[in-house]
Amino acid sequence: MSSKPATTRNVHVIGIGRTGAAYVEALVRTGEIEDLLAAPDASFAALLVDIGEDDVFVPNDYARSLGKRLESRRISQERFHYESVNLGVPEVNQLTKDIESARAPLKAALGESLIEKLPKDFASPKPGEHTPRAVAKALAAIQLQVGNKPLAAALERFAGQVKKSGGASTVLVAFGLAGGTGSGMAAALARSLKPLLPANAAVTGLAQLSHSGDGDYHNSLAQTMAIESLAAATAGDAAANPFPGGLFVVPSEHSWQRLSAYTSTGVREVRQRFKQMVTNRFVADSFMRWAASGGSGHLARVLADAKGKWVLFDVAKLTHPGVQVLPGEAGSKWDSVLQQWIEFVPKFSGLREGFKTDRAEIHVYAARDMKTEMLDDELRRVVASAYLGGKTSGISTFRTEFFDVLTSYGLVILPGVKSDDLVAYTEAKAAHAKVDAGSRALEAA
Ligand SMILES: Nc1nc2c(ncn2[C@@H]2O[C@H](COP(=O)(O)OP(=O)(O)OP(=O)(O)O)[C@@H](O)[C@H]2O)c(=O)[nH]1
Ligand SMILES: [Mg+2]
Repeated sequence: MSSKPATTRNVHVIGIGRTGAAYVEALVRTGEIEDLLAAPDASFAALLVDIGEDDVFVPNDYARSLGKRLESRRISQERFHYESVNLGVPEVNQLTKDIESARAPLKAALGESLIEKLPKDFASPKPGEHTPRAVAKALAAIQLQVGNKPLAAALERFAGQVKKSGGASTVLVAFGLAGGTGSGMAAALARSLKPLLPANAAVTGLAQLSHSGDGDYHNSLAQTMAIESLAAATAGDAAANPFPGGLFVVPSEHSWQRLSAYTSTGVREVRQRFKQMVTNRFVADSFMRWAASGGSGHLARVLADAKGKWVLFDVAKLTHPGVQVLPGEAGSKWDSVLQQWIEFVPKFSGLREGFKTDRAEIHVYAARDMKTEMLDDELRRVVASAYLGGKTSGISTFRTEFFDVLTSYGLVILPGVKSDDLVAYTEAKAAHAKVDAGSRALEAA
């Protein structure tokens, strides 16, 4: 079965930290965003916030080239706003003073608190190092509330662009759960943005889980505490919810496994870094390609159906060019490979055994000769049996012909997920139970 989405909405993005930057890059790189911007009343705003410059050069480049592509299509530049904000970390004495200046205004503006005291031996993170969540939140609060408030000004410019279209829109706030910068700042930024936006703009979280190839980041204390605070923030009072539009939780394990299985040539460390980068790019690209497709109607429908509940968005990568089957080999060799990786969906989705839902969506992306119908049927069978008590009737499926003949993947979208359904949360929480109060305070936000 295949159907077309009905509505056209604008989609905007704020990316925070390295993972957030990958999502911003993914959206400005898609052709879909150009198509969205071709509509007369369209508008697109993108904001990237990070500490340090390392991870923002590439997205900034792609944003510039989107500007040029729009120009060549005679689409007004007025419809597109892009800004990249880089925060520095002051040395520890200055940081302590700045935190004191931001504390009361943040409390007054958002009702939120900041870390009471930095630990005695605390050293400000150097460029490229992990910034603890509590410090990242404090840095955001300083830039939002103190002096000439540069981050607040950037949010106003962003909101100004959102308002240029009278149409409804989804504002995606993307970040990695396992890091500090993105997951520490996301809620405060989202809550500061909301009053600046028109009522028809829905602020929506886009939170990526770590995977088993992530080294220290894998199921980090930061991720456990980020999930915990998101669970509290999205459950209670609707006015205080940073993400009233909903929250996507994006596991990256399936893509990591697919990419890293059978690839073992090259220098080990270089290979590891490259695989991590490719995995994260693939997951972010797959999400944004979907989010901007069909006038962003798929995105709007899934969020409306979920009614504020968390939505698991699993990117199940099934084939990777040149791995297991080589270009030029018999196409029939793909069949067993595809079958094998479809069966892995429940294993790598990160959901606890016994998780059940009554609805799911499956989107298949494959080239014409990749047996799309078989992929569709098999994914439906596996997902129904794992999560819907065997009933395929609750599953809607969609197919997109993919331009890359050697890559195929399925998106498995499951609404109604809670923190306790995530194995990454429940297992890591138990493992982190004995962590000392000081480390805990640094990762709380
Ligand atoms: N190694 C690697 N990991 C990436 C990349 N892009 C995203 N990630 C993911 O990033 C997660 C860690 O969070 P980051 O987004 O790096 O964290 P951050 O928000 O920049 O916060 P910091 O910890 O303060 O740097 C891991 O789970 C990775 O899966 C990439 O290009 N390389
Ligand atoms: Mg970072």
